[in-house]
Amino acid sequence: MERNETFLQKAEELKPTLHTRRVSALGSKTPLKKGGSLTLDFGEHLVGTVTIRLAFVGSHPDAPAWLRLKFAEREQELSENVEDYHGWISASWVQQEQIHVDVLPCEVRLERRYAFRYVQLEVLDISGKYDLVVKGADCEAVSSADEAALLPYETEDAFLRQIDAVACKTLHECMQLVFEDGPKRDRRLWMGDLRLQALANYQSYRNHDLVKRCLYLFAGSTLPGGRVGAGLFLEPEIEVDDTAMFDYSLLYVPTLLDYYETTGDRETLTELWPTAWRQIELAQDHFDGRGLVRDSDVRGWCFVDWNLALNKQAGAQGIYLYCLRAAEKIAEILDDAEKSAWIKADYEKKKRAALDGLYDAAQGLFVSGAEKQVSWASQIWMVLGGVCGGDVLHRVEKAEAVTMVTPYLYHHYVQALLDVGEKEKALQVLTEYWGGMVKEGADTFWELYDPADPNASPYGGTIVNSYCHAWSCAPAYFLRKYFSK
Ligand code: RAM
Repeated sequence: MERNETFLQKAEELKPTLHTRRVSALGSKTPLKKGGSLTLDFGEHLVGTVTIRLAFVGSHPDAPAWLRLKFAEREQELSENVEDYHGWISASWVQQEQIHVDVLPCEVRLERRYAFRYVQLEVLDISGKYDLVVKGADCEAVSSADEAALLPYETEDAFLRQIDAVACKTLHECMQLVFEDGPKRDRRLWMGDLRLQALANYQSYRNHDLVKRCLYLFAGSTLPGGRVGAGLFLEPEIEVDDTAMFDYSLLYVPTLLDYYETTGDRETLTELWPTAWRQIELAQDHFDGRGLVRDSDVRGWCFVDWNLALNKQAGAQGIYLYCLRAAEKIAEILDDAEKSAWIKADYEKKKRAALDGLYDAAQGLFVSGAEKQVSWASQIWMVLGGVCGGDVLHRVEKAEAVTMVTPYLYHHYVQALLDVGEKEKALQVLTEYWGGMVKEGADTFWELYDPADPNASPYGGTIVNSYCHAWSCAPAYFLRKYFSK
């Protein structure tokens, strides 16, 4: 791992203040015996620490109360059992505790930060001589988003207003000391998530320094050779995750460009350009002599989406071209003529390789990998990479194609539609997809949403899914930028 102390120091100086807010939930007068349970509803999604107020009725407590506490972002999580989960990421993400309460009445303050709306208390055991009373609970909610800075969203459409509000709430909850991916899981900084959060933030909370901080963090802790990692751990100190992803490293480039285009902060652009450029250089190892990205069956090598059936070769080619165009813009802004010329030639070469090597003229679609897989992701990224027009987006609707399962890929679908001038269709997709979550009761947007499969999870169980996930805050970006009055 490589550290750039100057960059990390800059990031440290940009550390935001966390705003706190106290929110309470009412308990119940009904006493609880062994096996009894009670669910507190805080009325909204919160991120913070919790204090529970407990009392008793009956004789003086002669044994501790043994309780199980479950914190849930969605109510349905409460009926899922961690014991039934046997997936490949750790069950330790499930927000559940067992505690013993020795002295009553009392206030139990839990140390961990939780992401939740509901708290369920279940009495695992208690003496028969007394019953437990849950008087209520308080949450000290935290976020670095400043509600006073939130721009209004102007529209006469009440449903769009609602979708935007859920998107802003999602972003708000994920804005902590960095742009976290999800406050339940993984509670850290990921490159792909950061890019989309930054876009939504520019249209809403406008905490540009938080984006700048995250850009410096990624540049301050890199993998060998200066490669930007897919994600960063924040504690006990900043450290790049040893997971690298082709697309997540490259997406540093457009994230830096978007930041510059929003803020005009040339100093940061100049200082971080070498980090961005390094990602373009390192990506070259993945191409063959013709300029076609080599396929790989290594899980995680390129993210694109959480559909586990997806082949990433074509998507990766499109993503590279998309990022190369961003690099070209930066090179032009900084008058870097040498790089500009190299980029132009490389873009043409790799665009040609995409058309020659991945386009299936008979189907009128891009195919990916040895099995020539057709997917939504491949078409979307070829459009975004400037390889083709919007026809592929129509044709793929009629094809048997690998579907999209995350709001992350849906974001790129909506952007691709906008890029080819299909504004109405883009709004329709946004309204149906994100609106679908709203209709299912979402007050923050989810990490995964497959309208055809409500139990979709790439992790082997929905109990570890995150239901307030940064990469799904797209409506706050699209609605405000393209669809406001
Ligand atoms: C999920 C994370 C994050 C994403 C990575 C690739 O596990 O929560 O959102 O960027 O996958």
